[in-house]
Amino acid sequence: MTKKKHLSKQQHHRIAQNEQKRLRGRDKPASAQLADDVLEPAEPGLVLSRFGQHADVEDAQGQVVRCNMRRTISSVVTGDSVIWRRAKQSTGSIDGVIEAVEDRRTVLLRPDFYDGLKPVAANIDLMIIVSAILPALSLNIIDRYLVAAEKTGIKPLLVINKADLLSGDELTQLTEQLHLYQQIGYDYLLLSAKTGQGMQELLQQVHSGTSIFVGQSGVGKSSLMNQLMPGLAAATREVSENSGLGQHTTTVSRLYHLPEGGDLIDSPGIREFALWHLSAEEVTSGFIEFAPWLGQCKFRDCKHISDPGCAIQHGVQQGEISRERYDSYLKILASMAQDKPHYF
Ligand SMILES: Nc1nc2c(ncn2[C@@H]2O[C@H](COP(=O)(O)OP(=O)(O)OP(=O)(O)O)[C@@H](O)[C@H]2O)c(=O)[nH]1
Ligand SMILES: [Mg+2]
Ligand SMILES: [Zn+2]
Repeated sequence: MTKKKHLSKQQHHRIAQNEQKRLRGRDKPASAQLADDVLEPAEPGLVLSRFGQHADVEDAQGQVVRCNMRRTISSVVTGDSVIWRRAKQSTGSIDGVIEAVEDRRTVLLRPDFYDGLKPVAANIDLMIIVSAILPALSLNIIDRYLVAAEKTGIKPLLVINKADLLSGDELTQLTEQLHLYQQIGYDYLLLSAKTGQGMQELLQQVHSGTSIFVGQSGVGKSSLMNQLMPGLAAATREVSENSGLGQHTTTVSRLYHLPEGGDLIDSPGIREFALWHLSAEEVTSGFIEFAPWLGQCKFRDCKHISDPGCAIQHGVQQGEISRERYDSYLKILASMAQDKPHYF
């Protein structure tokens, strides 16, 4: 006997709302969609992965069911809590339908050049920003992710993977740079998925809540995943095989339950993390160490670039704000207008 969780009033309401939309004809049943009479009553589920028109949904017993979704649902992503209905009889490939998506606690968004603003994953507590000396270490990309983390309210954690490849000098320089981040309140971990260095510290950070690995392709997100979950064998690939081609080894985000507790999402790498969807002010507030200086510039509409009487620039000159971070801020501002598609 399997025990089914009861749906809340709100969940019933949401299903009813979607049902109404459907009856109004906005959701014409497609041949691929399952009719009402072949479906079991609604139950809650967790989206492990989303690909094309399908999603893998985990039920309350931990069983994974491939579902399609009602057309009234605008988006379903990894980490979403959903209300879905199981097919009474397996149809082979699709065994359920997602009826509604619960409100998201947090959502990681990414502006895509072709598709506009796209949710990547939902209900995330910790954003693990992974970097590595190979393919290349970019503090600017780290800063972009930090801005995104501040904007979405997801706690960030900086991870430098492939520590085994660092020479003594590189390690010294990197530690100095990371110290700057620590000073403004960002924790970091130095790891190696190859040697296992730092994995216990990483485990401590992820054993509760939902964490996501983000970062460029080839930095070792899936390799870290495999280290944390022996037996998982997520696909990984040599950097040299895909470098420069814009190819990613991991192609869809996927959520895994850690044996120690906590959920971890592996996501596909991206080359440039654009911030087209944010205003200049939002980027500014994403640099948290600027906060004490904001509002103190001579001009209210100060752009903090080369404006006279700029408090932020003053902070940099005083050594209170790191010049590296300020330069990175200017670089982000300059890049925001570049290549920006018209719909942002
Ligand atoms: N030396 C060294 N190599 C590593 C380490 N971690 C990962 N690698 C290698 O880096 C390459 C890329 O690793 P992946 O785990 O596929 O990278 P990814 O971030 O998941 O890449 P995408 O899925 O494309 O986003 C593989 O050849 C790994 O073996 C490490 O700590 N040290
Ligand atoms: Mg990967
Ligand atoms: Zn200013």
